[in-house]
Amino acid sequence: MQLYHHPFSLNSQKVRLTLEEKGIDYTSHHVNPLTGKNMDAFFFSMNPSAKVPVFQNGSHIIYDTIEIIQYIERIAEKVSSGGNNLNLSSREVIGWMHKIQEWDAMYFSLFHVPEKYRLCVSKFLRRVIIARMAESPDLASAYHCKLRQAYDTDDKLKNADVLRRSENHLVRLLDEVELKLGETSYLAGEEFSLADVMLIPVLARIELLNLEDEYINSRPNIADYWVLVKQRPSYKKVIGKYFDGWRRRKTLLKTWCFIRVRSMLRKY
Ligand SMILES: N[C@@H](CCC(=O)N[C@@H](CS)C(=O)NCC(=O)O)C(=O)O
Repeated sequence: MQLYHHPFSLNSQKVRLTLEEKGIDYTSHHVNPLTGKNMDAFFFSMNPSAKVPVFQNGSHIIYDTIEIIQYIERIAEKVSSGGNNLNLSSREVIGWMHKIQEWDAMYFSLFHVPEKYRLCVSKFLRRVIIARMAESPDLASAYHCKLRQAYDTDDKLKNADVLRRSENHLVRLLDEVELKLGETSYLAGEEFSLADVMLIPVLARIELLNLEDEYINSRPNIADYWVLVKQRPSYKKVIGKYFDGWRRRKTLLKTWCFIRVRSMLRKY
């Protein structure tokens, strides 16, 4: 089993947390969307949306985060039960998974990145797309589509309504989570579940953007829960290793330097 993913990608974090929690072995391929590695022809021809994560098991390829997670869950259950009585997620867990996945972190994240960095990265990525398009003319129309999407995203970031809608959506979601965590220790009951796997990267993104006072610490149940789930080995391996404390600067600086140097050398 192969996973194409990156530590920066919220959806990749959800899948990797699932793999760690379920103890499933896989081959990991890092595809950094901020440095345009997702535009490389080998990955782009398999997945013209260029989005991560992508999960591959033999000839079976899955592009949708929730489908990947449910596939991993079925594999883990088959292994542990010998193929009998699969103990899959309850309707409540699946309901939370979809509810959390409906919130798209992209605009929210981009709005909170300082403009200087955002503009530099978006210009770099457009150049990368154009360079890859020149190398693989057979994929030109898919690359064109990606380029249009990049311009469209830049346009949307000029519209304050887009941020407001995303913030309101997040506030509604967190308010509902806060209520639920007042009744149970974890999101879908007293046991850690895939609903929690979906929520942890959202809280980690809020913390990465230095917005925890506004969105986490102002909600006491979520604040306590956040301390609790950060103790899990899966969190430490998938998120903490890259973003806790001083590691955050190192992780971000590495990607930033790559983009600056490549931009200066015009090496896309
Ligand atoms: N269809 C995917 C979307 C995944 C997605 O949005 N991935 C983001 C990172 S979290 C990405 O790869 N963005 C890079 C791009 O759009 O070029 C899903 O729902 O699982």
